Amino acid sequence: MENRNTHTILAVDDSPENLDLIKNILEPHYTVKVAVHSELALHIATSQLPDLILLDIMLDDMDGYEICHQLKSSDKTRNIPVIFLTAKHSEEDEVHGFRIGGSDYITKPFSPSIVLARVRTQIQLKTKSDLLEKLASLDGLTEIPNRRAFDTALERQWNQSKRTGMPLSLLIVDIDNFKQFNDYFGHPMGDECLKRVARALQDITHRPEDLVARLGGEEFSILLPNTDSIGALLRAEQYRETIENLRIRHTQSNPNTFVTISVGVATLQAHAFDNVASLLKAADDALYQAKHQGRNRICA
Ligand code: GH3
Ligand code: MG
Ligand code: MG
Ligand code: MG
Repeated sequence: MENRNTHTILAVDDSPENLDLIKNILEPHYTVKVAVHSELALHIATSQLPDLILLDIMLDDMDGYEICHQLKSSDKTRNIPVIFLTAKHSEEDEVHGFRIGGSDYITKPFSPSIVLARVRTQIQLKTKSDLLEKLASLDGLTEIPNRRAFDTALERQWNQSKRTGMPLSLLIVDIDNFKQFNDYFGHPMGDECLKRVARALQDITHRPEDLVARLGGEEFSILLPNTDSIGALLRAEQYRETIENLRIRHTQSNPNTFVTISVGVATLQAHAFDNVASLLKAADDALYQAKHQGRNRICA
């Protein structure tokens, strides 16, 4: 069961009377925002990301289908369910509503209890799919984004970088001699070490567009959009220092050796690499160099 007012619903209708009616039905259960025209509707949808949109079709400016189409075309708003609430009765109208991504279709005049019931169903489905989406993109051990989330973000940032000509940097981070760590301290302590390293990498990553992910094993990647090769080297050095400064003991015998990382750095300068795989390979090759040169260092 959803808690009172924890979900936000955006109602869009060109009639203020209709909006009042909808508000009366939903406000005891949800936070309700309203918009009387399409521009405001799109603004609220993209800036506040409501959990559900109740959408009239016949509006003064843009029609509801077009609003729905725009919402479904953007990554940000694609997952917000849309329920059409409209006087358009025909079969074709309803089929069209579903075809462009609507989740439900209610015709006017409507029954308040049916609107509420159908809203509740969509909110429950949205809550479940949000949770699934989150779980599918997080690494189970460290609870940071996983390989799947990284691949998706890399593809998106790659395309954006190609379009804008802005540099995109990629760091691959690998814990040094981690097999030995496991051998000395055991696998459960190894897991704890992975969690601490993951958290530390994430804690010093402040820009919202940057992404730290666990690629697998003791390997992490850090995606730095709009960052050139000099910026990326500086960031890589920060990560390296931060992990060394955690002073996680690496061997049982020597209290002065600590867990360290090696970092491979690659930067996409407009059109220098022809595909995503070549950028990954460049970072991987650089990591190999860092290992080869003695570990606890950065190579580009
Ligand atoms: P290098 O400095 O060359 O990277 O050496 P390394 O020992 O870190 O690299 P290697 O690839 O030989 O070993 C990686 C180790 O990471 C072996 C594996 O048991 C351990 N490992 C991978 N995933 C996990 C995990 O989820 N938990 C724990 N505890 N250990 C893991
Ligand atoms: Mg209307
Ligand atoms: Mg390693
Ligand atoms: Mg490795």
